[in-house]
Amino acid sequence: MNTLQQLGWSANFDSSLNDIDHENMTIGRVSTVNKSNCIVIHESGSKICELAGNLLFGMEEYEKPKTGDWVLFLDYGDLGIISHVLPRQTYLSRKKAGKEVAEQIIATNIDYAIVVQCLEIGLNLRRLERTLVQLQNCNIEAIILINKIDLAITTEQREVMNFMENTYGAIPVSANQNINLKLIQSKIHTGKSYVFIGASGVGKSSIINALEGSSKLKTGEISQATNKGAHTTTSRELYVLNSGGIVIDTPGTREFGLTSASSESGSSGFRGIDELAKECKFHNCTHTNEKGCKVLKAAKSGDISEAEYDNFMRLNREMEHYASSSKDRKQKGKHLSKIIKNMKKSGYKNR
Ligand SMILES: Nc1nc2c(ncn2[C@@H]2O[C@H](COP(=O)(O)OP(=O)(O)O)[C@@H](O)[C@H]2O)c(=O)[nH]1
Ligand SMILES: [Mg+2]
Ligand SMILES: [Zn+2]
Repeated sequence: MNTLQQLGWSANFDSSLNDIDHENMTIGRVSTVNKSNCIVIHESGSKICELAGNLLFGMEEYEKPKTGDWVLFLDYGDLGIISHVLPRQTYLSRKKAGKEVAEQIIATNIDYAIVVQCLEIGLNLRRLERTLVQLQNCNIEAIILINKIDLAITTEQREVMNFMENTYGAIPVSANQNINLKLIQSKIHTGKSYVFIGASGVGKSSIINALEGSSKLKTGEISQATNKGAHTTTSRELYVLNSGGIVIDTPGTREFGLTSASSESGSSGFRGIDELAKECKFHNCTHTNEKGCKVLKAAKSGDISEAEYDNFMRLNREMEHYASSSKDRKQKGKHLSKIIKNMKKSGYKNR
């Protein structure tokens, strides 16, 4: 049994209850979303819940309950009926694959994303940067793990690993050999929510099992136990660790299609470039052809690699494109074409 605080409730959510007559309702947090129902965890256990008809037919897809959402439900014993989804503090999303300009929500009310790559499948700096940019867009902090360091490593991989450690604070770990698990544990706090992301097979579930300190806690068994035979269409699942902290396991999330930059902090997710950009002459520098641009200067001198600069520009273009497609295509299009024009002028290949 968990208190609401242990499930991640914070004072921020209190105010969202003010306008709702919730006397006879139970507060819970969505663990798994199935085709026709959700598994909701609450203070005295878990419950299969269905959506009230007005929500089912009156809500947009993105408004419907997602893993991590706080909901209010009426308890009918075997079944609960969800009447409200409380406003989200944060949510992790990505642009849906393909040409469609639509956002897919992966999990909600998240404090940290634990981004996992591994030696076996191969480290990929570009993919990491892409993920960090999207996390920045979503205002979610990142903890980066490099798993399976018990395996042999090539010189090239070691270089990438060092870069990830030095620039992004990546932590080398091994779920199998119990390397640095204590360090991960020390970053996971009671009442905070952590979503695990990374390609299928990198060891997300193994790390969660290892953190739980129990190999019998296979994720498959948990989902069978809580689903009680319900048909699972997604394996995203929220658990409360014995040691405190809420984790969300996800199936493989390989690439993050970027949505619009919402970040007002002026940071992009590229830590090296962000530091340089603070020193640019113009505060709205596009880092393409401006005089006094420290980013361009570093790219030209080799202080940042051409690959990193190219990736930074490519991801910016992608976000511009998303913004222009989803909002005001005409207005934003001008800005985008200006950036592209400037890039061409400055001699950078438009890849
Ligand atoms: N050598 C090694 N293998 C691991 C490690 N962690 C996980 N694995 C293996 O990698 C495979 C995929 O792990 P899994 O946790 O299912 O990955 P997920 O898809 O990200 O959840 C399994 O066969 C694990 O036994 C590790 O630290 N070292
Ligand atoms: Mg898994
Ligand atoms: Zn600049």
